[in-house]
Amino acid sequence: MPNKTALITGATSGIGRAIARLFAQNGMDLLICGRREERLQALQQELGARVKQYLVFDVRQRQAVEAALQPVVDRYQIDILVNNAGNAHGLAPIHQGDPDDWDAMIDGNVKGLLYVSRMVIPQMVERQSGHIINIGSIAGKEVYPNGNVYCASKHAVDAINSGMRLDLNPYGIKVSQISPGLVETEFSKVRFKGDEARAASVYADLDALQAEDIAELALFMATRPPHVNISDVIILPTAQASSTVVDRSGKKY
Ligand code: NDP
Ligand code: 8X3
Repeated sequence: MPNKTALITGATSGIGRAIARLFAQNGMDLLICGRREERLQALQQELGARVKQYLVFDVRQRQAVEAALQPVVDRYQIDILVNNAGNAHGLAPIHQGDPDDWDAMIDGNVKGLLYVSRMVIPQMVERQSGHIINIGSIAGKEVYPNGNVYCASKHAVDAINSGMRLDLNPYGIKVSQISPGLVETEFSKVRFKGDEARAASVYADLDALQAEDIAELALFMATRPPHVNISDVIILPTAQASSTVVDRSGKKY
């Protein structure tokens, strides 16, 4: 593959970090983003010169996003934007949900994705090329009990993914979404505010997806020929049939 440059948000953990590793192994240059600087430094050390720069910012802070990304879009041609940063916060019925959690999910998963995209897409439009890979979720396709606002945020990503593809169609820009089911990352630890035992129980009795499974799909999408755009893929563990139907017998596949 010619030397492409990918900007990946949420590269400090889970899916984003796995994508960064696999893209680097496959010859891509990287701009990696997150809030935890020490993890970005560690990843840069691990991946060496493939990491052109790491960027520390909170996607919820519009001015911080703009300040971090303006010099980067001025300096680098970004061929691939992976909009991955995001999390669930809490799992509660709608009448008991914490509005701070709602803010975190709407501001991070939706507005943050938009802020980053708004900075990167104009250079793609100017160049008439580029590829945006949005990390959605099965929660963007279905709603499950107590998932209310997280599901809403991922339904928004699903709509934004479609909207991007429509608006960017005249410019030859690919827009893809990956919509995973249960992936064993730090996701549940964040959702349950550091409760490790509760987080572990989400994946304990099923053969969950691993972050590397999602990275392989992202790499496949990113390496299709110019005329092929994989628009949207739902990827589930074999044990998962839907958001609410999961074989939790502990079977290993
Ligand atoms: P992790 O918690 O392991 O990783 C989340 C990443 O997002 C971290 O790198 C984190 O970096 C970053 N992030 C979160 N909030 C912000 C913020 N406000 N500003 C900047 N960066 C942020 O979870 P996953 O890898 O599982 O999640 C990645 C994406 O995949 C999310 O969008 C999630 O919704 C989606 N997803 C996850 C599934 C799962 O089952 N795990 C299934 C379907 C979709 P840092 O904390 O350093 O800022
Ligand atoms: C993460 C998958 O089912 O926990 O988006 O919401 S789920």
